[in-house]
Amino acid sequence: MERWVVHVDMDAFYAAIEQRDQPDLQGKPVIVGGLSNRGVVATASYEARKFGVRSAMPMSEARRRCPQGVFLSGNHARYHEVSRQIMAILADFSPLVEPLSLDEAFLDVSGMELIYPDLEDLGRQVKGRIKQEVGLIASVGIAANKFLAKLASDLRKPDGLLLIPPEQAAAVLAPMPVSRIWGVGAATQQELRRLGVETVGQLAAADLSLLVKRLGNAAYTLQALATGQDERPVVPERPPQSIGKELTFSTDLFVEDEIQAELLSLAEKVGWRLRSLGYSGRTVTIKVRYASFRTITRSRTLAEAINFDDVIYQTAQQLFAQSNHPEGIRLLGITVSHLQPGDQLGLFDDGAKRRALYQKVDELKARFGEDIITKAKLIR
Ligand code: TTP
Ligand code: MG
Repeated sequence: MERWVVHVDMDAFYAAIEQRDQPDLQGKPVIVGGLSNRGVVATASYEARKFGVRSAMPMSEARRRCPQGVFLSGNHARYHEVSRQIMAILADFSPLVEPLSLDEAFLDVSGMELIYPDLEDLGRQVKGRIKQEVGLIASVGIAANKFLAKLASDLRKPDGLLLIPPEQAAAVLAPMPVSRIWGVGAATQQELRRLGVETVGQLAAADLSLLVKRLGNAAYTLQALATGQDERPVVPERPPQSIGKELTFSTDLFVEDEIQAELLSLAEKVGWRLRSLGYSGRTVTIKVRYASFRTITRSRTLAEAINFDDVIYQTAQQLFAQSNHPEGIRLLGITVSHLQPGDQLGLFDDGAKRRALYQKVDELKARFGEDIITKAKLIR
């Protein structure tokens, strides 16, 4: 069977979300990243890239290159939420979706010729639905394997759509620098240059035994990629085993109220993560590390899967109360495991009402950041 892989990668992802949500930023150089002295650029809008601003560049350098830029620290909770929406759309196109990061994924669409007789048209549909339902632009690459599909989505960015037919792969690859190949970092690049290999075409044509002598077993994979061959399967995301959060305190905790406040804050973070990823779980585990580094964990498995903050908190609180804590506390953690897809069901009479409440809370958190809503108890 002929293999076909689609790679979807959002354009200037974080910056594009900011421009979507703040229309006065459209058309402006927007730079998202750490705004402190030692911060780095997470991403820049294409307007900002014209000034030479790039991901991972020190923020101070970005400010020098683009003084008129709009600099934002960004909102990761919202980026996660948008990512979830995009991945849900992709799941409508294929049961085999492998997310690579928040803004990119592979889809295996092999054997779907009856549903998608024209794969370029499939690419247009994917872009169209993301544009219409999320309001953002994706670049799409289509080819016979992961390597070529990812290359294809990159070659026409932004707002790209490129299908590389198998018979054209070698010609597309040949003039590219070897650094375009996955796994070719600075060291490998230098080693290859010593062999007179600078382009992918030269790598494809190089003597394999010589490459193996210099690069070891990696040479086999590299030369295969250089000739456009890549057998790696698209592996759909495995559901997470557990979702948890732990925190090390700057000074050890002794005071009961402070400990309870931290447990509640952790429970809220874990609950929010569970709900935003669409899971609930039956087992709650707490971890306590003392000043001496001695560490204990305590677990309880419930009758039903849960993902409400207050149930996680109550269970954690009970687990905490069951042990003596003879020392100051250096770290606290809460984890929920035995996960299953879906929300907490009607364990309580007012389950539906409370689910609606949590939905409201989560919407606000997605829009304004995780810290916007905290129980009054946490505001000290
Ligand atoms: P990328 O897809 O690499 O970049 P991008 O989507 O911003 O731009 P494009 O794909 O059009 O080139 O990364 C996706 C997001 O991941 C990006 O918006 C911000 C984040 N990111 C970082 O935080 N640090 C980084 O070094 C990189 C590369 C990305
Ligand atoms: Mg991207």
